[in-house]
Amino acid sequence: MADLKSKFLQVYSVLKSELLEDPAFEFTNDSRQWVERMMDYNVPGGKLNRGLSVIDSYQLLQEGRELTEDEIFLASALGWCIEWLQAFFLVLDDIMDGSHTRRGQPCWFRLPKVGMIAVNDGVVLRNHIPRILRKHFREKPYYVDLLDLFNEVEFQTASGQMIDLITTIEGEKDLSKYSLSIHRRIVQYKTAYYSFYLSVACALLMSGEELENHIDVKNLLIEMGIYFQVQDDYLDCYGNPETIGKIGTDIEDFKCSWLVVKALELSNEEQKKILYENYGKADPANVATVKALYKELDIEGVFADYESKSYEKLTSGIEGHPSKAVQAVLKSFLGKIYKRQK
Ligand code: DMA
Ligand code: MG
Ligand code: MG
Ligand code: MG
Repeated sequence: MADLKSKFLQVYSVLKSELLEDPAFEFTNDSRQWVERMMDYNVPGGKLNRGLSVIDSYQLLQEGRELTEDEIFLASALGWCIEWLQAFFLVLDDIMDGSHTRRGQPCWFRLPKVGMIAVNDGVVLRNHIPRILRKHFREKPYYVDLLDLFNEVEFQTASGQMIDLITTIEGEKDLSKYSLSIHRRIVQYKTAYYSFYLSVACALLMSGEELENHIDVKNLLIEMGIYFQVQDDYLDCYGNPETIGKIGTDIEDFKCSWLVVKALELSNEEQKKILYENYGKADPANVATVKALYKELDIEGVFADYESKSYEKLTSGIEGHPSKAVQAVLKSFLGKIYKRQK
């Protein structure tokens, strides 16, 4: 595994060099340095789970056959395309959410020399993806499907981000509008497709499969993605910033987080009033009051219960799948995220 990760990281260097020598743009030293620094700052610093999962999944789909160097390179390149997509979304997400840190360092837009240049940097990162795909996959029979897949998933994610943001405006007017069904819709679109479905879909395409034949796998991965974002909402409040590499802003930002939805469900009239008066305010005193109410309602316990129930449900769903190879792919995913602390 350590070996695979170091191979994966080597592929990053290859892709980066290719992008920095892109003949479609006459780089000056300054512009080349900017792009290099911007990529290094935003692309490779995460857990790399999404990217590594493409190699993992592809390997499992080959049922034990050893992969060639070429296959490892291609699966890695697709994995990096997902990491690039994630970098693009996170650079912009941090601006929109007013976040301060990401992956244990200041958000890119917080750097004094960067600021709103980060908006265009996000667009540049997004544009790197089709360039990587063209360079390495143009001759593959599944090239069109790959482009189509990335386009679809990007659209779904951007739409999820949109409903995340516009729901917040509605919540500011009337917090009682937040519900589990609205939350589910937001997280399915903003997180599940790109974080879970995309890796496996890339591995399936590389294996010569048609995605239409794997709707059941897609549905299971989306359920897993929803569970993953509930964990993200939980960690926003209860995670250790040192471990998760970011400081939560959901309470201050009035987000339709799983935690506030559950709190609304469990509150009596008096407790609801406390939420209405304190949720969505930047003042640490208001945030502390919200957290105290979560404690009173034992939201942590409610989450622990949700977590174990989700695990059971997902596991039995996976075990119902006819293919052992697919089961192995899905179980490997679930094992990586169950009870995660970061
Ligand atoms: C982010 O949701 C979703 C995408 C597509 C980046 P979020 O704002 O809860 O993410 P984070 O907690 O990492 O800022
Ligand atoms: Mg955010
Ligand atoms: Mg966000
Ligand atoms: Mg979050």
